[in-house]
Amino acid sequence: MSDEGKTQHRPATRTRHALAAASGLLAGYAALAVAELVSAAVRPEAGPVVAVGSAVIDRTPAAVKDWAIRHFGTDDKLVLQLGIVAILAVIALLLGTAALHRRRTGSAGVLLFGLVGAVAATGRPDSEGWTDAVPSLVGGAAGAVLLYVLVGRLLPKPPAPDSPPSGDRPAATAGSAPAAAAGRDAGWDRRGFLVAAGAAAAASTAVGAGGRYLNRASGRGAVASRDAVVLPAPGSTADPIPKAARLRIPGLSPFVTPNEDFYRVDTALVVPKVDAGAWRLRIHGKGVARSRTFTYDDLLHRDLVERDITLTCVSNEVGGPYVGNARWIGVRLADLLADCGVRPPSHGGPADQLIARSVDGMTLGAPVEDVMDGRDALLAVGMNGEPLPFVHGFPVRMVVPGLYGFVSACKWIEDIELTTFDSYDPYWVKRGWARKASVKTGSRIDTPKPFARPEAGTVMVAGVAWAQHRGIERVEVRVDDGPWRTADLAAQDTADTWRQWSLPWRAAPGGHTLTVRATDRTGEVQPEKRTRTVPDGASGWHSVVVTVD
Ligand SMILES: Nc1nc2c(c(=O)[nH]1)N[C@H]1C(S)=C(S)[C@@H](COP(=O)(O)O)O[C@H]1N2
Ligand SMILES: [Mo]
Repeated sequence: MSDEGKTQHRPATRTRHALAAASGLLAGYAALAVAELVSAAVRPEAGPVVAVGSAVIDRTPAAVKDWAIRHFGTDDKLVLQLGIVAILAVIALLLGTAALHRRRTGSAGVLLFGLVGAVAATGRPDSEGWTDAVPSLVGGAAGAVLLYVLVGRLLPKPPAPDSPPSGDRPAATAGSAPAAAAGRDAGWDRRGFLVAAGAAAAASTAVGAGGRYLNRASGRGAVASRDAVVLPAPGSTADPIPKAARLRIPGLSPFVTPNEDFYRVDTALVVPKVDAGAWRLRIHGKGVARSRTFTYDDLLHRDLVERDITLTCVSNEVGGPYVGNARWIGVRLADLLADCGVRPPSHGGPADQLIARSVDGMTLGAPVEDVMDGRDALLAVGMNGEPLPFVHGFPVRMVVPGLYGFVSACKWIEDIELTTFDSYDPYWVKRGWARKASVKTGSRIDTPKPFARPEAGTVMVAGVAWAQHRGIERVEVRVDDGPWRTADLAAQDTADTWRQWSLPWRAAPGGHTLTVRATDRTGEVQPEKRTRTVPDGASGWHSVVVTVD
């Protein structure tokens, strides 16, 4: 090959490589768009990105999950899905480039990724069978075909036997090496490629948008069923919240957490949209004399109770945001269990663990003894005066005062199985968390915020403290290494709710560290020793560093 041939060859090859890589990207885009549309016919959870994301979540050990929550908070799901799309994009670029030399291999690679999505979708605990594989497989096939077609446009057109020699080149050199090299690049169908790629991009965008629209629409029945719910007045209402239980201090968490601000922790990449009319709860298992299935209406027509209960996540760091207080309406779970003939272990019942299962395949295990010991363990239907919001478990969830959410607060619940701790480990326990986990006494400084610069003078220090089901006895605040000073506690609503507290502080200029600790009603002081959230909840005192000006 002459030098002249090479210089002609290079820029054109670079263009073709870039276009091949772009074809890979386009094929990946088309695959995801087609999968989105097909998932609308199957179910949204079966889409490849959701399926792979869920599979990743399922395989995430406790420590990594904790790290993700710490760094990304409630955005962890978004970060995960963007990460998956980014990785797919890189792979698509590589497959496109590979396809320029090995067209079939490139397409087979796209198909293989469809297969990965299919395996992830069918391997989920909530999988509804082989149909869950269809969106990924059809999407992968569409992407594979598109890549094959697009890269085909980048290959030299077979010379037409009767084509006249190009005018600017002597016919005699047409078969020589340099000319052939130039011909390989010059011969590809630039216009055909651009037309096909443009059409594919437009079609994919339309198909993806259509799929997205249909997926959203598929939840409409559930939304309508929620809109139609009228919660009956509870037979046993919660006592009014004492006026003195609510402090009004700027920066302090309100006593009742509004639903929009209530923390959300779950593994669901697609929030389950359950139609209340079709919802069923089955109670069965060891020592269940009478297995029963309840409808949503069955629950609404039972004795409803209204209770204020503070919920805490085991992943809440010292000073963290995953704690909230709401007024719940629900059925007492112990009554329902007793109706099914369940006895707690202390009364000779053979089952010591209650497994709650959700429609998305989550399993949570609570001690039967705790659920039946007289505390207000609820199957909740209402939250702060409205049916449960979808993200908080509509139509029905569990709430058990004194237990962390991961061992009790099953959202979108559909099944309760009585079993033993020896014979079954639920989802989080398999991933390194404790089998049993009562909420540890906690306290948090809400104001001033870390690194705040308050003016010298009286600064209001305020926050919340919780020790669900034991109650908060005392909260103390320390400035720097000074003595502990008892904070003013707001009135207690119930032992199952948090308490606000405050302390006016005569702040002198300079840097200061404020530290808080609580004592529960058993007299136990919150331990100073910091522990990690894994396996049964963080401990340690919350501190805030401020600079007084
Ligand atoms: N179905 C389902 N229920 C679940 C979870 C979940 O991942 N899936 N997470 C649990 C955890 S760890 C907590 S702390 C609470 C949080 O409830 P919230 O999101 O309503 O605050 O729900 C619990 N119930
Ligand atoms: Mo949690």
